[in-house]
Amino acid sequence: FDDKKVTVIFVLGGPGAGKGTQCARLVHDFNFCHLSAGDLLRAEQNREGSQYGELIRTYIREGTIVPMEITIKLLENAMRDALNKKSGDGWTDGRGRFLIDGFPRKMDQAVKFDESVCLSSLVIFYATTEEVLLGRLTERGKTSGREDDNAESIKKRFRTYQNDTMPVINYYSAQGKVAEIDSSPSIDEVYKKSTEVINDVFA
Ligand code: UP5
Ligand code: MG
Repeated sequence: FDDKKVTVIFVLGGPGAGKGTQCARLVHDFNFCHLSAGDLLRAEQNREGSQYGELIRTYIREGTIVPMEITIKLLENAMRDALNKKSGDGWTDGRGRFLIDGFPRKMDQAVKFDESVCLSSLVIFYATTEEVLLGRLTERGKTSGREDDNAESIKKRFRTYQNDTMPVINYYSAQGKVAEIDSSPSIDEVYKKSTEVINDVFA
């Protein structure tokens, strides 16, 4: 994608950090198109006729990262669909503005997306403790129906986050792109910080 036609913000943070919650509110106030890599993978998993359904289910349950070709293809398709609409969600001054939530979470994905799709302008990093994350995911697991919101899968997701995703955050930190936000406080407090960061960068 042409960097002049798109603006991309990556939204990262541990499982349950509040990425989806904050993105949903940011979309409202800043007119972004919100693409959650996890949601796109779950939709593909459930799509009739998908050749990747079983594979995606296994990776998600194990808390490991689905091979990057699949996820990048889903993101590219979703970005192209949004851009082809040329209006509505995510369109501001003739540019498509994307919040890409939960991606890239492994170095190979980061390098590939930067090289072959487009460069991000900013990485928002929601940071908190595993204790807070575990509390939120366990609570959500009572009603979410997500196959990875159980104690076993949560432990594996934490491990993958430390081993695979922290290096990505460090990689973008070294490029000066990361805005770290403490996501332990209330949703409203975290949101206030998020809007400040976005206003700073796009002022
Ligand atoms: N909540 C949120 N903020 C709160 C706050 N400030 N105070 C109190 N409660 C708060 O929030 C989680 C819960 O916490 C909710 O109940 C919320 O109300 C509450 P949410 O906004 O859903 O957090 P989020 O960070 O989005 O958590 P999520 O579980 O979606 O994070 P994951 O990163 O684990 O999930 P994702 O869907 O991104 O990925 C799932 C799996 O897909 C991965 O494990 C992996 O297997 C696979 N995947 C890939 O393989 N490749 C990819 O590129 C992406 C995903
Ligand atoms: Mg999410």
